[in-house]
Amino acid sequence: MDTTAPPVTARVSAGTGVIELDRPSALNALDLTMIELITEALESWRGDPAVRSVVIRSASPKAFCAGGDIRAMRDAGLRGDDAAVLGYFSAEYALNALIAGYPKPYTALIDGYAMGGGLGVSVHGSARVVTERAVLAMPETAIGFFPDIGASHFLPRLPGAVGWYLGLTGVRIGGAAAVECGLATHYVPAADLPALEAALLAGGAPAPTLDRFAAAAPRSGLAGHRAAVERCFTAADLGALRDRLAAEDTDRAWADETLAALAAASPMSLALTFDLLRDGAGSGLEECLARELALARRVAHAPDFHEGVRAALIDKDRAPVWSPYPLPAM
Ligand code: QUE
Repeated sequence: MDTTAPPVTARVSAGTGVIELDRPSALNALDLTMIELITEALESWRGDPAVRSVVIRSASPKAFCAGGDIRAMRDAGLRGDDAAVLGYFSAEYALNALIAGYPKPYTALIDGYAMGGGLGVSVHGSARVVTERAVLAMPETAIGFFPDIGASHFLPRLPGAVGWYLGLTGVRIGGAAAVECGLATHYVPAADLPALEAALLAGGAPAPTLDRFAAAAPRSGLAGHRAAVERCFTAADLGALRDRLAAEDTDRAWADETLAALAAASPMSLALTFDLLRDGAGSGLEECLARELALARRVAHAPDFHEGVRAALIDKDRAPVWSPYPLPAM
């Protein structure tokens, strides 16, 4: 592998600015360099009349983007390097806000994994295309973190209680479910993606081009569980949520899977996520990102985050030992 290749390339093709994520060894997980390269490209194209729209894609079909640089944030947290923590998350969340307010069409082509930070560079754009190979998730409660990158703004705005379900459990959803709940805007079969990309890179106006290629999404794996999601995830707190899942008799297998996901998650992460989504429901994106930044700076130094990243990415034993939260009474 050519380790000197840039992890992000940016070029202009017939009026379309193309950002390509190319760090396949880390499933395009966003490190600070990648965040800076994407930001530079978007800033330089913002006022450039030669660039009419932006497309972001992956150079490899395996993953669009697996998340953020949580290994580096774990290391920084462990050595008490708050400047590195602040520098990284400030840059990432500023990029999320830049995309949300971008004055030109911004289209993400999601074919493969898009999780955490990968949703941060897609969901805030004007169009998100998914294929049948797309897998979307906000899996942070499984690593002792919390749904960030503006998730406290967009999750509470998904239909009903779906955002609480996604953010608390970290459940992975496919392309059809992503369109159904609004995380994605267009469903395009993977077989048609090369032709769509060619049309966009030939300078086709994004909106009509996307409409031309969009297909009806098949029935999603989420559709059959929506009623149970509403029954359970409208609970006012975690205890009531677990009670409702335990009492769920219509969608029992789903309730057991969901209880298992909550049982595997960091108790601290679940508590933080519940509060964050409730508060985010009434806040604008900038306020949500500021709240997430303040929280990320603290969580980066928390034992559950260090343990969660260890179990998921370093030792890969997937057996994190969480700290009790709240602290046990004496
Ligand atoms: C939760 C996360 C992330 C995760 C797993 C989680 C995340 C992230 C990665 C990841 C995956 C593969 C890599 C890599 C990072 O995994 O944010 O470097 O090669 O980046 O459960 O939030």
